[in-house]
Amino acid sequence: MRIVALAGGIGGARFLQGLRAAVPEAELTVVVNTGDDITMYGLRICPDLDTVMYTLGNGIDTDRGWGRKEETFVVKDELAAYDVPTTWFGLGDRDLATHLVRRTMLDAGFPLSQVTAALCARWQPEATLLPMSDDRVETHVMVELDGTRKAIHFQEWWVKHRASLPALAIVAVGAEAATPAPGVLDAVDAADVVLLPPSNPVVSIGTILQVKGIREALRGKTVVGLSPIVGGSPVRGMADACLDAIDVETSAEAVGRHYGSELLDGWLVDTVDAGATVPGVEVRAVPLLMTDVQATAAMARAALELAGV
Ligand code: FO1
Repeated sequence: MRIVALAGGIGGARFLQGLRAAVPEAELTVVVNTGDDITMYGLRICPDLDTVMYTLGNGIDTDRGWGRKEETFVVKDELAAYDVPTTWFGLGDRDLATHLVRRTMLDAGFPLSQVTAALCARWQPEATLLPMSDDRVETHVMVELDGTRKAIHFQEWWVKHRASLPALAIVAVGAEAATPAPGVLDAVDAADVVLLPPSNPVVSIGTILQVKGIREALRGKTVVGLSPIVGGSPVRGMADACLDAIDVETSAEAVGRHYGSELLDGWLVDTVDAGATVPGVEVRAVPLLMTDVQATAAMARAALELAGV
């Protein structure tokens, strides 16, 4: 069975662990959001690609959900001693090696997709990880700060401000000119099913769908999504702050309707949201809390069953 999943960071990565446990024999391709990527200290940091790679490669810090396990932050502390302006971003010492390799390969002219393949040679995620695009796309958030409106990088909004500043607009800068990375459209075309894990529907799944050709490629495919919202609030992260920015109610039903029947064939909601309806989409209620790999594998099986594969 060939499966394509569109994924963001922590929630998406956690779901993919369960999916791989549910169908270890399946050929899995993950199209990963790169809108969260940020250049810092000359390094290109790709949070969602690294979170998926470390999670499937068993290198993730499971408590944080991002970055490496057994991580240290000596360099971060040294940077703070120099009073650098971005002490709010936690760059781990082990994680730095990933960014140094990525920077070196990008500077040598390798596209992000090839850099990702090279990094995965070490981590063996047992899935093909593809950036949504090799072109630069960066999510910026328009906020009111110190009395003026300004656009800040998604990471600054998400990490420094914990998404506490109302997002007046969320813009994936560069998405309109970006093209899918090599292999993305072929993988979608060959897929028996496309899954939308419980990632952030705005800044993760939503950003991937803005890359020219990807939404169109999904038409005619069987697409099943899993709600990232349970009982009116995000399972993890601050998707509600993003949904507010696009005037979508924070509910499983509203997110399903936001994706719509153009995109979705099936929509899994948690049992507490049973009764949710999405016109033109088959909705099923199953437990959606990813408490461990077994629970997540059950969700994945339910999604594949709903997809009829
Ligand atoms: N998230 C945080 O909440 N605080 C951090 O300091 C932080 C650092 C960080 C470094 C590398 C990386 O790959 C991810 C990191 N994240 C951090 C997570 C990241 O901001 C988010 O997971 C994604 O961008 C949203 O999906």
